[in-house]
Amino acid sequence: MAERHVDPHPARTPEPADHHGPQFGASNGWDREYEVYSDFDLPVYVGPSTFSKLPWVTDPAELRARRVDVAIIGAPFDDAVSNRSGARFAPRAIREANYATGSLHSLQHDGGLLPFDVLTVVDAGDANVTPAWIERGHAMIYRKVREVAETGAIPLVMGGDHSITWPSATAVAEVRRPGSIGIVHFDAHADTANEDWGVLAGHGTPMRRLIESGAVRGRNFVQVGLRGYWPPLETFEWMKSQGLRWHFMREIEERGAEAVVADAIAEALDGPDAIYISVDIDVIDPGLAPGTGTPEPGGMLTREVLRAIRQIVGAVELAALDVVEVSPPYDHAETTAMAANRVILEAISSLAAKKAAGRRVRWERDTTAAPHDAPG
Ligand SMILES: [Mn+2]
Repeated sequence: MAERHVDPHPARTPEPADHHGPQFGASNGWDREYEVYSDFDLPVYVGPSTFSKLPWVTDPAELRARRVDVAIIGAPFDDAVSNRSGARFAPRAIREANYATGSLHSLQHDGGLLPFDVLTVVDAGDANVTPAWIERGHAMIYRKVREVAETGAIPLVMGGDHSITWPSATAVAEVRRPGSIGIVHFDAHADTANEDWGVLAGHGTPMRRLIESGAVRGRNFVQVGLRGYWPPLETFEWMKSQGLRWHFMREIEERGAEAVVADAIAEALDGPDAIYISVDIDVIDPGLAPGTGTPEPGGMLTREVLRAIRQIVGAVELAALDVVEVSPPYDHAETTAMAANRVILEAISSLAAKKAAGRRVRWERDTTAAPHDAPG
Protein backbone atom coordinates (compact mmCIF):
# COMPACT_ATOMS: atom_id res chain seq x y z
CA MET A 1 0.00 0.00 0.00
CA ALA A 2 1.51 3.31 1.05
CA GLU A 3 5.21 3.94 0.93
CA ARG A 4 6.44 4.35 4.45
CA HIS A 5 9.33 6.18 5.98
CA VAL A 6 12.06 3.75 6.84
CA ASP A 7 13.90 4.22 10.10
CA PRO A 8 17.43 5.28 9.07
CA HIS A 9 18.89 3.23 11.93
CA PRO A 10 17.27 -0.18 11.73
CA ALA A 11 17.38 -2.14 14.94
CA ARG A 12 19.80 -5.01 14.91
CA THR A 13 19.13 -8.27 16.57
CA PRO A 14 21.06 -7.99 19.84
CA GLU A 15 24.20 -10.05 20.09
CA PRO A 16 23.52 -13.03 22.32
CA ALA A 17 24.98 -12.48 25.78
CA ASP A 18 26.47 -15.93 25.75
CA HIS A 19 28.09 -16.77 22.42
CA HIS A 20 28.54 -20.31 23.48
CA GLY A 21 24.89 -20.86 24.35
CA PRO A 22 22.34 -22.26 21.98
CA GLN A 23 21.04 -19.80 19.34
CA PHE A 24 17.61 -21.20 18.66
CA GLY A 25 16.32 -17.83 17.35
CA ALA A 26 19.20 -17.49 14.88
CA SER A 27 18.73 -21.02 13.71
CA ASN A 28 15.19 -20.02 12.78
CA GLY A 29 16.48 -17.09 10.74
CA TRP A 30 15.30 -14.44 13.24
CA ASP A 31 18.65 -12.71 13.48
CA ARG A 32 18.38 -11.01 10.10
CA GLU A 33 17.90 -7.24 9.92
CA TYR A 34 14.41 -5.81 9.51
CA GLU A 35 13.27 -2.25 9.05
CA VAL A 36 11.51 -0.92 12.13
CA TYR A 37 8.91 1.81 12.08
CA SER A 38 7.86 4.67 14.30
CA ASP A 39 4.43 4.46 15.97
CA PHE A 40 3.22 7.04 13.45
CA ASP A 41 4.03 4.75 10.52
CA LEU A 42 2.96 1.45 12.01
CA PRO A 43 -0.41 -0.06 11.02
CA VAL A 44 -3.30 1.56 12.87
CA TYR A 45 -3.97 -1.52 15.02
CA VAL A 46 -0.43 -1.52 16.46
CA GLY A 47 0.58 0.70 19.36
CA PRO A 48 -1.31 3.49 21.14
CA SER A 49 -4.63 4.56 19.59
CA THR A 50 -4.44 8.31 19.16
CA PHE A 51 -6.15 10.09 16.25
CA SER A 52 -4.19 9.09 13.12
CA LYS A 53 -1.42 7.92 15.49
CA LEU A 54 -0.49 11.55 16.07
CA PRO A 55 1.45 12.55 19.20
CA TRP A 56 -0.64 12.62 22.42
CA VAL A 57 0.03 16.09 23.84
CA THR A 58 -2.26 17.17 26.69
CA ASP A 59 -0.14 19.90 28.30
CA PRO A 60 -1.12 23.41 27.07
CA ALA A 61 2.45 24.65 27.59
CA GLU A 62 3.65 21.92 25.25
CA LEU A 63 0.95 22.81 22.69
CA ARG A 64 2.27 26.39 22.78
CA ALA A 65 5.90 25.34 22.59
CA ARG A 66 5.21 23.22 19.53
CA ARG A 67 3.06 25.95 17.94
CA VAL A 68 0.41 23.33 17.26
CA ASP A 69 -1.95 24.30 14.41
CA VAL A 70 -4.72 21.80 15.10
CA ALA A 71 -5.54 19.83 18.25
CA ILE A 72 -7.92 16.89 18.36
CA ILE A 73 -9.95 16.71 21.60
CA GLY A 74 -12.20 13.92 22.90
CA ALA A 75 -15.40 14.70 24.81
CA PRO A 76 -16.55 11.20 25.83
CA PHE A 77 -19.85 12.24 27.37
CA ASP A 78 -23.38 10.94 26.71
CA ASP A 79 -25.28 11.59 29.93
CA ALA A 80 -27.58 14.09 28.20
CA VAL A 81 -29.12 11.88 25.49
CA SER A 82 -32.86 11.52 25.04
CA ASN A 83 -32.88 8.20 23.19
CA ARG A 84 -30.09 5.70 22.40
CA SER A 85 -26.89 6.20 24.40
CA GLY A 86 -23.33 5.14 23.58
CA ALA A 87 -21.73 8.35 22.27
CA ARG A 88 -19.31 8.30 25.22
CA PHE A 89 -17.48 5.56 23.31
CA ALA A 90 -17.19 7.65 20.14
CA PRO A 91 -13.84 9.42 20.65
CA ARG A 92 -12.09 6.04 20.89
CA ALA A 93 -13.99 4.66 17.91
CA ILE A 94 -13.35 7.74 15.76
CA ARG A 95 -9.63 7.71 16.60
CA GLU A 96 -9.41 4.13 15.40
CA ALA A 97 -11.64 4.38 12.31
CA ASN A 98 -8.99 4.63 9.64
CA TYR A 99 -6.67 2.09 8.05
CA ALA A 100 -4.10 4.53 6.62
CA THR A 101 -1.25 5.79 8.78
CA GLY A 102 1.78 8.00 8.37
CA SER A 103 1.78 11.05 6.09
CA LEU A 104 -1.67 10.77 4.56
CA HIS A 105 -2.13 12.02 0.98
CA SER A 106 -5.42 13.84 0.44
CA LEU A 107 -6.86 13.00 -2.97
CA GLN A 108 -9.58 15.60 -2.39
CA HIS A 109 -7.01 18.36 -2.98
CA ASP A 110 -4.79 19.02 -5.98
CA GLY A 111 -1.04 19.00 -5.89
CA GLY A 112 -0.11 16.08 -3.68
CA LEU A 113 -1.27 17.50 -0.38
CA LEU A 114 0.25 15.73 2.67
CA PRO A 115 -1.69 17.38 5.49
CA PHE A 116 0.43 16.11 8.37
CA ASP A 117 3.61 17.31 6.67
CA VAL A 118 2.21 20.81 6.29
CA LEU A 119 0.33 21.26 9.56
CA THR A 120 1.37 20.53 13.13
CA VAL A 121 -1.49 18.35 14.38
CA VAL A 122 -1.66 16.52 17.72
CA ASP A 123 -4.18 14.54 19.71
CA ALA A 124 -4.70 16.64 22.86
CA GLY A 125 -6.53 13.84 24.66
CA ASP A 126 -9.90 13.80 26.37
CA ALA A 127 -11.75 16.15 28.69
CA ASN A 128 -11.70 14.90 32.30
CA VAL A 129 -15.20 13.41 32.10
CA THR A 130 -16.82 11.10 34.66
CA PRO A 131 -20.27 9.48 34.34
CA ALA A 132 -23.68 10.54 35.62
CA TRP A 133 -22.93 14.19 36.34
CA ILE A 134 -24.00 16.51 33.53
CA GLU A 135 -22.81 19.76 35.14
CA ARG A 136 -19.33 18.43 35.88
CA GLY A 137 -18.96 16.88 32.43
CA HIS A 138 -19.89 20.13 30.71
CA ALA A 139 -17.54 22.11 32.95
CA MET A 140 -14.65 19.79 32.15
CA ILE A 141 -15.34 19.93 28.41
CA TYR A 142 -15.51 23.74 28.59
CA ARG A 143 -12.17 23.88 30.45
CA LYS A 144 -10.44 21.45 28.09
CA VAL A 145 -11.55 23.22 24.91
CA ARG A 146 -10.75 26.61 26.41
CA GLU A 147 -7.23 25.70 27.51
CA VAL A 148 -6.48 24.23 24.08
CA ALA A 149 -8.03 27.12 22.12
CA GLU A 150 -6.05 29.64 24.18
CA THR A 151 -2.81 28.16 22.81
CA GLY A 152 -3.85 29.22 19.30
CA ALA A 153 -4.45 25.65 18.12
CA ILE A 154 -7.74 25.06 16.30
CA PRO A 155 -9.81 22.57 18.37
CA LEU A 156 -11.43 19.68 16.50
CA VAL A 157 -13.68 18.08 19.09
CA MET A 158 -15.05 14.54 19.01
CA GLY A 159 -18.25 14.09 21.03
CA GLY A 160 -20.04 12.88 22.86
CA ASP A 161 -23.70 13.72 22.57
CA HIS A 162 -24.69 17.08 21.12
CA SER A 163 -24.93 18.76 24.51
CA ILE A 164 -21.11 19.07 24.38
CA THR A 165 -21.44 21.84 21.78
CA TRP A 166 -22.76 24.13 24.53
CA PRO A 167 -19.50 24.09 26.59
CA SER A 168 -17.25 23.65 23.54
CA ALA A 169 -18.58 26.58 21.50
CA THR A 170 -18.84 28.71 24.66
CA ALA A 171 -15.12 28.18 25.26
CA VAL A 172 -14.21 29.09 21.68
CA ALA A 173 -16.48 32.17 21.70
CA GLU A 174 -14.84 33.40 24.92
CA VAL A 175 -11.28 32.89 23.73
CA ARG A 176 -11.95 34.75 20.48
CA ARG A 177 -13.46 37.81 22.10
CA PRO A 178 -13.64 40.65 21.19
CA GLY A 179 -14.02 38.82 17.87
CA SER A 180 -17.09 36.66 17.43
CA ILE A 181 -18.08 33.37 15.85
CA GLY A 182 -20.94 32.21 13.69
CA ILE A 183 -22.04 28.59 13.77
CA VAL A 184 -22.89 26.33 10.85
CA HIS A 185 -24.76 23.44 12.42
CA PHE A 186 -25.39 20.25 10.40
CA ASP A 187 -28.14 18.16 11.98
CA ALA A 188 -31.42 16.39 11.38
CA HIS A 189 -32.70 18.20 14.47
CA ALA A 190 -32.64 21.85 15.52
CA ASP A 191 -31.53 21.14 19.13
CA THR A 192 -33.09 24.43 20.19
CA ALA A 193 -35.63 23.09 22.68
CA ASN A 194 -36.02 25.00 25.93
CA GLU A 195 -35.83 21.81 27.97
CA ASP A 196 -35.79 18.02 27.66
CA TRP A 197 -38.24 16.71 30.27
CA GLY A 198 -37.37 19.59 32.57
CA VAL A 199 -33.59 19.41 31.97
CA LEU A 200 -32.00 22.54 30.51
CA ALA A 201 -28.72 20.80 29.58
CA GLY A 202 -30.06 17.93 27.44
CA HIS A 203 -28.82 17.18 23.95
CA GLY A 204 -31.97 18.73 22.50
CA THR A 205 -31.23 22.14 24.05
CA PRO A 206 -27.58 23.25 23.54
CA MET A 207 -28.23 25.68 20.70
CA ARG A 208 -30.81 27.58 22.73
CA ARG A 209 -28.39 27.84 25.66
CA LEU A 210 -25.61 29.15 23.40
CA ILE A 211 -27.88 31.87 22.01
CA GLU A 212 -29.55 32.79 25.34
CA SER A 213 -26.17 33.18 27.03
CA GLY A 214 -24.95 35.53 24.31
CA ALA A 215 -22.04 33.28 23.30
CA VAL A 216 -23.36 33.26 19.73
CA ARG A 217 -25.86 35.62 18.13
CA GLY A 218 -29.04 33.98 16.88
CA ARG A 219 -28.72 35.65 13.48
CA ASN A 220 -25.34 33.95 12.97
CA PHE A 221 -26.60 30.52 13.93
CA VAL A 222 -27.35 28.57 10.74
CA GLN A 223 -28.77 25.07 10.60
CA VAL A 224 -28.50 22.69 7.66
CA GLY A 225 -30.28 19.38 7.05
CA LEU A 226 -33.31 19.63 9.37
CA ARG A 227 -36.00 17.03 8.66
CA GLY A 228 -38.39 14.60 10.26
CA TYR A 229 -40.92 15.40 12.96
CA TRP A 230 -39.24 17.52 15.62
CA PRO A 231 -39.11 20.17 17.05
CA PRO A 232 -42.66 21.55 17.38
CA LEU A 233 -43.82 24.78 15.77
CA GLU A 234 -43.40 26.81 18.98
CA THR A 235 -39.67 26.05 18.92
CA PHE A 236 -39.39 27.35 15.35
CA GLU A 237 -41.23 30.47 16.49
CA TRP A 238 -38.57 31.02 19.17
CA MET A 239 -35.85 30.44 16.56
CA LYS A 240 -37.45 32.98 14.27
CA SER A 241 -37.65 35.50 17.12
CA GLN A 242 -33.87 35.08 17.62
CA GLY A 243 -33.06 35.55 13.94
CA LEU A 244 -31.80 31.98 13.40
CA ARG A 245 -31.55 30.84 9.82
CA TRP A 246 -32.19 27.21 8.89
CA HIS A 247 -32.19 25.10 5.74
CA PHE A 248 -34.42 22.05 5.61
CA MET A 249 -33.33 18.81 3.98
CA ARG A 250 -35.96 19.40 1.31
CA GLU A 251 -34.12 22.60 0.32
CA ILE A 252 -30.95 20.55 -0.18
CA GLU A 253 -32.96 18.12 -2.31
CA GLU A 254 -34.25 20.99 -4.44
CA ARG A 255 -31.18 23.25 -4.71
CA GLY A 256 -28.28 20.92 -4.02
CA ALA A 257 -25.99 20.94 -0.99
CA GLU A 258 -23.33 23.24 -2.42
CA ALA A 259 -25.73 26.14 -3.05
CA VAL A 260 -27.32 25.73 0.38
CA VAL A 261 -23.95 25.60 2.13
CA ALA A 262 -22.84 28.74 0.27
CA ASP A 263 -25.87 30.55 1.72
CA ALA A 264 -25.14 29.13 5.18
CA ILE A 265 -21.58 30.49 5.05
CA ALA A 266 -22.79 33.97 4.14
CA GLU A 267 -25.43 33.93 6.89
CA ALA A 268 -23.07 32.68 9.61
CA LEU A 269 -20.39 35.21 8.64
CA ASP A 270 -22.81 38.14 8.49
CA GLY A 271 -20.90 39.99 11.23
CA PRO A 272 -18.56 37.44 12.87
CA ASP A 273 -14.94 36.83 11.90
CA ALA A 274 -14.83 33.05 12.04
CA ILE A 275 -17.04 29.96 11.86
CA TYR A 276 -17.50 27.11 14.31
CA ILE A 277 -18.81 24.00 12.52
CA SER A 278 -20.91 21.52 14.46
CA VAL A 279 -21.63 18.24 12.70
CA ASP A 280 -24.26 15.98 14.23
CA ILE A 281 -23.53 12.75 12.40
CA ASP A 282 -27.32 12.18 12.17
CA VAL A 283 -27.42 14.81 9.43
CA ILE A 284 -26.19 11.91 7.27
CA ASP A 285 -28.80 9.39 6.21
CA PRO A 286 -28.96 6.54 8.75
CA GLY A 287 -28.45 4.12 5.88
CA LEU A 288 -24.93 5.56 5.61
CA ALA A 289 -24.41 6.42 9.29
CA PRO A 290 -26.52 4.05 11.38
CA GLY A 291 -24.54 4.32 14.61
CA THR A 292 -26.27 7.29 16.17
CA GLY A 293 -28.73 8.02 18.97
CA THR A 294 -31.69 9.60 17.17
CA PRO A 295 -31.58 8.41 13.55
CA GLU A 296 -33.83 10.22 11.06
CA PRO A 297 -34.25 8.71 7.59
CA GLY A 298 -33.84 10.85 4.48
CA GLY A 299 -30.56 12.61 5.24
CA MET A 300 -27.50 13.91 3.41
CA LEU A 301 -24.98 11.70 1.71
CA THR A 302 -21.63 11.23 3.43
CA ARG A 303 -19.91 12.66 0.37
CA GLU A 304 -22.09 15.79 0.48
CA VAL A 305 -21.14 16.43 4.10
CA LEU A 306 -17.42 15.88 3.43
CA ARG A 307 -17.60 18.25 0.48
CA ALA A 308 -19.41 20.81 2.64
CA ILE A 309 -16.59 20.69 5.20
CA ARG A 310 -14.05 21.42 2.45
CA GLN A 311 -16.28 24.17 1.07
CA ILE A 312 -16.60 25.94 4.42
CA VAL A 313 -13.05 25.49 5.72
CA GLY A 314 -11.62 26.53 2.37
CA ALA A 315 -13.67 29.73 2.33
CA VAL A 316 -13.64 31.04 5.90
CA GLU A 317 -11.55 31.26 9.06
CA LEU A 318 -12.31 28.09 11.02
CA ALA A 319 -12.63 28.74 14.76
CA ALA A 320 -13.28 25.11 15.71
CA LEU A 321 -15.26 22.06 14.67
CA ASP A 322 -17.09 19.36 16.55
CA VAL A 323 -18.51 16.06 15.35
CA VAL A 324 -21.02 14.49 17.69
CA GLU A 325 -23.64 11.79 18.25
CA VAL A 326 -21.68 8.82 16.94
CA SER A 327 -22.84 5.83 18.99
CA PRO A 328 -20.47 2.91 18.39
CA PRO A 329 -22.74 0.28 20.00
CA TYR A 330 -25.33 0.98 17.28
CA ASP A 331 -22.77 1.24 14.49
CA HIS A 332 -22.26 -1.40 11.80
CA ALA A 333 -18.81 -2.15 10.40
CA GLU A 334 -17.53 1.19 11.79
CA THR A 335 -19.41 3.02 9.01
CA THR A 336 -20.49 5.91 11.23
CA ALA A 337 -17.17 6.23 13.06
CA MET A 338 -15.39 6.35 9.68
CA ALA A 339 -17.69 9.14 8.49
CA ALA A 340 -16.84 11.15 11.62
CA ASN A 341 -13.13 10.39 11.21
CA ARG A 342 -13.27 11.71 7.64
CA VAL A 343 -15.15 14.86 8.69
CA ILE A 344 -12.13 15.62 10.87
CA LEU A 345 -9.62 14.63 8.19
CA GLU A 346 -11.37 16.84 5.62
CA ALA A 347 -11.14 19.79 8.02
CA ILE A 348 -7.44 19.05 8.64
CA SER A 349 -6.72 18.70 4.91
CA SER A 350 -8.52 21.92 4.05
CA LEU A 351 -6.57 23.77 6.76
CA ALA A 352 -3.36 22.23 5.42
CA ALA A 353 -4.19 23.43 1.91
CA LYS A 354 -4.62 26.94 3.31
CA LYS A 355 -1.33 26.84 5.18
CA ALA A 356 0.43 25.50 2.10
CA ALA A 357 -0.94 28.51 0.21
CA GLY A 358 0.50 30.88 2.81
CA ARG A 359 -2.79 31.59 4.60
CA ARG A 360 -3.10 31.75 8.38
CA VAL A 361 -4.49 28.72 10.21
CA ARG A 362 -3.61 29.15 13.90
CA TRP A 363 -5.52 31.71 15.89
CA GLU A 364 -3.41 34.64 17.06
CA ARG A 365 -4.80 37.10 19.55
CA ASP A 366 -5.12 40.56 18.05
CA THR A 367 -2.73 42.44 20.32
CA THR A 368 -3.85 45.79 18.99
CA ALA A 369 -7.32 45.30 20.50
CA ALA A 370 -8.24 46.17 24.08
CA PRO A 371 -7.74 43.32 26.58
CA HIS A 372 -10.87 41.23 26.27
CA ASP A 373 -10.77 39.82 29.76
CA ALA A 374 -10.51 43.09 31.67
CA PRO A 375 -13.01 43.39 34.52
CA GLY A 376 -16.39 44.69 33.44
MN1 LIG B 1 -27.92 17.27 17.31
